[in-house]
Amino acid sequence: MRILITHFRAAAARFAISRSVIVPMLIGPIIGAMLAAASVAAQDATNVVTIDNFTFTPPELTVAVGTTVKWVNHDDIPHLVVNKDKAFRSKALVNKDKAFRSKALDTDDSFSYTFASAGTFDYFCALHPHMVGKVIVK
Ligand SMILES: [Cu+2]
Repeated sequence: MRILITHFRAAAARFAISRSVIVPMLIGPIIGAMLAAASVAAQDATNVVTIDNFTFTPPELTVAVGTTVKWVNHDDIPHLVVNKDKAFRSKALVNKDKAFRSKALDTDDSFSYTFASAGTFDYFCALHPHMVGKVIVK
């Protein structure tokens, strides 16, 4: 009987060790995936400008220096995102830190630009110049 109890305790101890290893192994990746999803969602919510029905939304976005802003075209016709500084100044005068121009964005295409310096960046769609927006970098 004593042998049986000892054997049982040994088995129970083994189970306790294996459970203490397996549970974190299972939970670790789940928590990691949840954190990754949360950080992606937070970035998307704050730094995305959507293009819908010939309109940039939000029309004015304020971000910190170093922020990447992503424009996504949800219309079924192409749009371009062009900084006014880039469009209207001669090449010699364009401040490269403050100039951006996307390619033509088809449906669900996106364009990202990282704002490395502070300032107000007016932009418009080169195909439909009445479409305007603004990014304020502080
Ligand atoms: Cu357009």
